[in-house]
Amino acid sequence: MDSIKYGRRVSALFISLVSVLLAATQCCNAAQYKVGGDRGWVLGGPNYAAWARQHQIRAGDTLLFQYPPETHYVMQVSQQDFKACVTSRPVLTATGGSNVIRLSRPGTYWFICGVAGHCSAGMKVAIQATGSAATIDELSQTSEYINANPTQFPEHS
Ligand SMILES: [Cu+2]
Repeated sequence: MDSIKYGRRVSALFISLVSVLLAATQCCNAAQYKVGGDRGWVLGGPNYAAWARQHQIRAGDTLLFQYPPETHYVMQVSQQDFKACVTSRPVLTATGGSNVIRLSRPGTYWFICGVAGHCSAGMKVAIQATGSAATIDELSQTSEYINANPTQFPEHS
């Protein structure tokens, strides 16, 4: 009788352990957001600020930038360079027409197109990633992604 009770206690412990693990998995499932929606990363495209406001983006999520590779590309810059559309000192540059960029940590990420005149014409988006930092485990599964960290701010030149 005692051994049966013990067995039940062990399985109850096991079940609660599994539920905790499941909850942890569900809580941190990373989502992917295609920047600009269906139209993607284009000149004269959607209002990227409005697009960003429509999404609750969290640390660990990924952004998909899609664009004609001969026409545009992606730069992560500081807030200062975002405001002034400065393309000379990017934090990160991604080219090739399709980039998946992981927002590794909570914070603000500033992206612009690096082609002259495109940022000031509206190809710029600020992304606020909320939540806690993605675990090392999550990041290590994603070597095919570009892992970005929030841009340091303030920056003085
Ligand atoms: Cu462009």
